[in-house]
Amino acid sequence: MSFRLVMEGDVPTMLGLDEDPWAAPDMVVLPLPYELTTSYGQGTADGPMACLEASAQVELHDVLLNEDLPAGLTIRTERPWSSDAGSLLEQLDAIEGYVRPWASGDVFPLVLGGEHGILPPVLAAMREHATLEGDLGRLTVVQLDAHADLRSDLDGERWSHACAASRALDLGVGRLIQIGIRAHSLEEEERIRSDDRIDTFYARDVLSPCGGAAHWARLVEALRAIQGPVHLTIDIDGLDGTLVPATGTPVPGGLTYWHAYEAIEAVFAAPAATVISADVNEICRQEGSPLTQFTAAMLATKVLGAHVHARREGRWAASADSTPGPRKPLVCGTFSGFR
Ligand SMILES: [Mn+2]
Repeated sequence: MSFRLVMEGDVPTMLGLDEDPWAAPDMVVLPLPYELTTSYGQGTADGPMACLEASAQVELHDVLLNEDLPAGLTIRTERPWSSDAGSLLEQLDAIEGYVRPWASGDVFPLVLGGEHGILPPVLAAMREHATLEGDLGRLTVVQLDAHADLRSDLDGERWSHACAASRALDLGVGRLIQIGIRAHSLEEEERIRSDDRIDTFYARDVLSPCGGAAHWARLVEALRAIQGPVHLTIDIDGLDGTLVPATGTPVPGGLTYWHAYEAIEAVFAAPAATVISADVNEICRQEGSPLTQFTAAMLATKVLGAHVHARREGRWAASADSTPGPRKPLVCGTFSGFR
């Protein structure tokens, strides 16, 4: 057990590691405290900071790697996203611009959110990744979530976190695999049935006391069969509400920690796939107990460990031209072009 210090006033670093600001990063952690459209609980804006603070208590040892993180690689925690843009669509543009400098393919970006409404602009930024060549049709999104997020709008708002997966498909995402879904509308269920880009593994199936194990095995098989670039989006409410009571919308009947853990390992281990980016979202600071933010930090750490493992097995093609030093957000305009 090593002890890591978080200095007061500083932005905490991922895992409490000492970071050299001039070293070219292999992985970048992007705190994205965005909260405009959450519908029920509040507090996702403080979630990324809570998660980073909690991450200092996560064990660095990754069993799969058989080594302590960062395992000879470099992790950088960027300054948190902020924007004084006025409209919601301009805010989404600003998120796209914040992520875009890390989308080229030389660095693995892990976004900490923030509400799930960050997904469309994160994907818009990732369009620049070398493996996508501007075409999100090549991308598979794997979504852990209690909610399908497939509404056409929520109370008239098309960019609500409740529509994140719909808007991702609107942007042209080629395939969507959903895991842990257990709260959805009839409209969403019909979308799941009619859109052949979507494969949904409902919580009631994969966690069924009788047939759950067979459904789960089918899911793991489906994850291992993915080909091409993947974005992994983990809404922490995909986990059972007992594990993440402070998230925006905690829901009972969800994934156990080990389901989430195994899903992460399976998608990173898919022999013909490359996970190019990931986000862990809907994190809120739990008062009185660090359980919610610590659970989120454990999952975020597992994502980084699984990425390092994928690199070692050759499922990551980093280019040699990474430039050290902080990068400026780019001006992007995918979203203010809508409507
Ligand atoms: Mn969601």
